[in-house]
Amino acid sequence: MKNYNVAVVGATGVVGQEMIKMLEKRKFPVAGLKLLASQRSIGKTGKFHGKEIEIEELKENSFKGIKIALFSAGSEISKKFAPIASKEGSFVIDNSSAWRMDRDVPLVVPEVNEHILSKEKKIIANPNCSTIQMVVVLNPIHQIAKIKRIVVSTYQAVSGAGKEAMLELQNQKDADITDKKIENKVFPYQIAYNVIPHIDLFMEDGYTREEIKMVKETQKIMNDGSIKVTATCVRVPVFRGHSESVNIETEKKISPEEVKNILAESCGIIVWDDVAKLKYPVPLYCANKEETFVGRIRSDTSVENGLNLWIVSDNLLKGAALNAVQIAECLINKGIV
Ligand code: NAP
Ligand code: 3JN
Repeated sequence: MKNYNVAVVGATGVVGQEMIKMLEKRKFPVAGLKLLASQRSIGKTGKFHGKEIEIEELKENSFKGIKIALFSAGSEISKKFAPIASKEGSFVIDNSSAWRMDRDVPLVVPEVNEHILSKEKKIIANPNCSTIQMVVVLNPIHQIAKIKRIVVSTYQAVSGAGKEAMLELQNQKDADITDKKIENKVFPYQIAYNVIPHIDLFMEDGYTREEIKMVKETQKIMNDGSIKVTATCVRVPVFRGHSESVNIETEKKISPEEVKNILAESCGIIVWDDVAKLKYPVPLYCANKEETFVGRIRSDTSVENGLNLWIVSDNLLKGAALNAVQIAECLINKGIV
């Protein structure tokens, strides 16, 4: 089997660290691994298969000889360095929002649309974590019953906002709330013992960028601009694992039992649904798992063909690092790289 030179851009970040672990766990055929971050990380090391690798500063000449570059250092870095890497011959799999809505860039969730990968498209976008876990579950239903409308509310873990955000929740939990002033820098309010209906920036129409990402990315990945989507994205004091309450209306009638059967047969999904036994997914038990979990599947009788679902997945794995590594695996399996 052929081995590939791989780079991880943002290797010291929460997502970058998971990418390194995922390459190791899935025995990705790595010839050499280059770990890139900012100047601040010079002198630090990362670990891969028991070996210490020095973190290097990301520079324009960082991509010589790199075949696959996994980016997770934010959209400004991606906008600047993804074209540089792809010109150098690398396939870039980018975790930021920089390229997702670019017409020439495939936005890929392998379970849904790996067929759009090609030799010509060297920059590939990884969708937003909340979008990924939703489309993994909704696409098999869409194929059978055609989804007309989606109403989603998210319950997003703090790890989605990076390492400083995780530290902020930990510090607030550790603080004695009776006699210490609780600091908040990353989130607009204290996140411990709270929920905040605000992720990313507010737009003029009152929606947040995170909510707009969910609308546009869902339509692009499912290749159907006619699906109506509306989202409310909420931060909750959970370290790892995004949860979503999803309501859908379909063109064709489909029963909860049929949905359970279809989803149980679909890739990457675990149906965890038996309320009599208190079986429904919760983020604490879905953390560090690769699958997307779905439960509470039931009819919404307030509309003609309505269904409610509860979807949970590890935002750092399927929502970010795993999906990116799976895209890289598809490039190999399809003989593209
Ligand atoms: P994080 O924990 O804050 O890590 C940020 C990473 O970016 C660090 O490795 C940091 O390196 C690096 N970086 C920052 N500025 C840089 C620069 N000028 N040059 C090179 N590297 C630089 O954030 P994270 O949670 O891992 O997220 C990183 C990015 O991934 C996000 O901004 C977002 O675009 C994307 N993301 C996507 C999803 C998704 O939904 N698919 C989820 C989460 C994040 P230093 O340690 O040296 O500063
Ligand atoms: O907050 C979350 O749970 C997911 C956050 C994702 C994120 C964080 C910072 C910048 C993104 C993203 O992937 O959309 C970005 C970005 O690249 O815009």
